[in-house]
Amino acid sequence: MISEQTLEQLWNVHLKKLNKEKWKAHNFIRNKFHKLKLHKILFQLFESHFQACESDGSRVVVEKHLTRDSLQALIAENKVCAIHVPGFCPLDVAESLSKSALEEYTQWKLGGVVDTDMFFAGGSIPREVADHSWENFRRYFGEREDFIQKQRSMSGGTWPVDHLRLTLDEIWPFGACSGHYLGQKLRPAIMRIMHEKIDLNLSAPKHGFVHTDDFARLKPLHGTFSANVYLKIPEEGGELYIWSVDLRKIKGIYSYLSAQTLAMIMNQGNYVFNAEWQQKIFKLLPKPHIINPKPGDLVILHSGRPHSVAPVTKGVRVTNQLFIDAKGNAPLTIRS
Ligand SMILES: O=C(O)CCC(=O)C(=O)O
Ligand SMILES: [Fe+2]
Repeated sequence: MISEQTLEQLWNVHLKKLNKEKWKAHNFIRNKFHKLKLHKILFQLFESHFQACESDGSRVVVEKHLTRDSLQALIAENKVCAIHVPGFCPLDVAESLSKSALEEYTQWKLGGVVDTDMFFAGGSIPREVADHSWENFRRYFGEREDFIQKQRSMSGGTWPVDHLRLTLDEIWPFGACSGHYLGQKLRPAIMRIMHEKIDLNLSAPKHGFVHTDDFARLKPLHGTFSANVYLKIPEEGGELYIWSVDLRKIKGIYSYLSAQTLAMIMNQGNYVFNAEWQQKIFKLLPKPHIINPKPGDLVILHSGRPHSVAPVTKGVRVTNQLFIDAKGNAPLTIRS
């Protein structure tokens, strides 16, 4: 247990760090972008230069167990865009975890700028939310252990997120461990819920919002990968789309700038979802891979590649989601 006093000290160091480091500048630029509608200007400026993005031929690998070869192809070679491991977690565990998640859920707003069609549940708090309010920061770190213990006990001892971390540690040559911040362990995963009854001011296209969670110009051995363990699958909707696109492959100055613009607009961190742009982006992309996960499946994808989740039109979708950061020969780190 972290004491209240330690949590307060951490929050103060965190605030100083945010102020001192890029946060102020980042927020300033982001606000200016929003006020001056610079995204719009950039989009219009480069729109005529946007090229149809060709597929780089990267595949979705389906395998019984996660292997070093597929991880190597995903992380180090960018030859694979996603790994799908059916039946990664037993069905009774998936059932019990999703049941407990559904007992409690709240919608979150990413950074307070846009609504999202995903909800957090079962006491999980996304890092982006914790970063901006003392109350959430305090819960993120202060209730981290309780959250993990609860997931473990709901899983009969083997939480799929622990299983994934250990598997990655065993098969990845440089190992894997939990991420940390200010000397504190980060939370390893969140519980996400999507359902039909959402009240968004944006209407999602039928394939969902195409986005990236990492820079779309890929770099072998570096990047952020998103892992999802599917606990409950809706009756309709919730398919995962991923595009074999690497914007780094686009050459030429205008093409480079338009690729940069596209990369920025698709990045979830910039909060500029726009239904009209989404249609235009969709038209530029090659044919997507569509993954229909079943309960208990694991999918790990390169989050710098465009991806989307089709809106849920009937039923509920519950997942355990986490990010895996790769930085060259350092161990993979897990965070949420
Ligand atoms: O829920 C999913 O299938 C993927 C969601 C997503 O966008 C991600 O994990 O980065
Ligand atoms: Fe994503």
